[in-house]
Amino acid sequence: MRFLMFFLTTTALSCGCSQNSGKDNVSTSGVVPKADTSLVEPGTLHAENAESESERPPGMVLIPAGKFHMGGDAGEMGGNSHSHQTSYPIHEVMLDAFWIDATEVTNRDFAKFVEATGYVTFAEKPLSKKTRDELKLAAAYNLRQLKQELLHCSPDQKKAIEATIERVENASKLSQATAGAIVFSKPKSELYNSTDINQWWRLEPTANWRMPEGPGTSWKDRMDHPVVNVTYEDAQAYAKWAGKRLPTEAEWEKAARGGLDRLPYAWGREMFPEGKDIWMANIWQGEWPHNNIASDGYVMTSPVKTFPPNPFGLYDIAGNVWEIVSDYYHPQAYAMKSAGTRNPKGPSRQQVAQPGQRVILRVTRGGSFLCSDVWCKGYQPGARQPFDNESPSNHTGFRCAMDAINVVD
Ligand SMILES: [Ca+2]
Ligand SMILES: [Ca+2]
Repeated sequence: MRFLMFFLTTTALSCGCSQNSGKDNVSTSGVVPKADTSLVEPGTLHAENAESESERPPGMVLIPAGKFHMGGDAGEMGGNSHSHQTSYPIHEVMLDAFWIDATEVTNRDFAKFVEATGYVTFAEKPLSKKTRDELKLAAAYNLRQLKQELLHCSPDQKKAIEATIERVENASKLSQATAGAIVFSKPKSELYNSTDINQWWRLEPTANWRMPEGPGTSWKDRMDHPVVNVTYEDAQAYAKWAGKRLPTEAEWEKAARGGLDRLPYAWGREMFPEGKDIWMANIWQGEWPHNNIASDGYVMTSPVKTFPPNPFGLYDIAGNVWEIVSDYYHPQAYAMKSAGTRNPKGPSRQQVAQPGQRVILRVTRGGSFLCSDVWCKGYQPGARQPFDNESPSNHTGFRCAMDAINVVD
């Protein structure tokens, strides 16, 4: 299903996050969070567990071996979006030690890879004729659905649906000489529902990592910002070149939680531990998706390391850009026994494949500059989201991991 643009009811690729109404409809595991609310001083936990400095891969942090509680953050802990509802049951996971990048991979990093290898990303290449034909069918279906909605909508919703029809029609007319990427685009009218992502995403065929929002934008103005508009394969290719790999979903979450047990934020229990309106992550402030007041200083991506690290010393593990991990996405992945509890790698491709599904979804984690603290809270460490691998977007990037050898448990 390339390009979520053509679908009406994608539930999770939205802010991409969708919010559900009602606060208490999330079933939890019954596990009670620890009462300890103390914060760990940022950057302190990793040092005592690290291999010697001479063995430390540049820019990486050692996450020690051990168990942690994976999942959660909804209900009383904060978020109630689809991203959180799929993060149950909370379960204990055992991981070997591993290294993980302290930051998201930046444009500066990615440019070195491209220069060395000549790699061309998915967004920069043309779509196959088969894919284009399938997309035309999908767009036609979506337009029929939208026009049906018009027949039954309220006067207030009419303008929003008409604007959405226009976006889908425009997207379906594009020649798509290159695949391009999905770019956030503020709606011109009120939303007619909270799930049709066409209202705030726009297909930009010229957008890619070099031109994050298309013509007039350049990675060269954002050298230390995270690379965006990449797919799983693009991220894998970079990781392989760098002698690394993508983290598993479990590794990512253990790293994100920073050694803290079942707390709602990567930095602890409180949203503002350093004082009122001192933001700990680059997220969205203001009325989603119409008015980003950018109280944290950034409307879109920020340079990595702009915000404080979590207790393991990881930057932007909450917010800035969603991060692609290696697992296939299944909404019930945590309840599937096949995932295992020691170094789990997630469900198999066969387990996640749906009849008629063209693109197998991957997992992204950590939220982005589009995540609102009153909407999806996708930046909480338990939140998880599917990633349509044919829909690279300007709020999705990645960081890399590496096996840790010579580490004594
Ligand atoms: Ca922001
Ligand atoms: Ca991030």
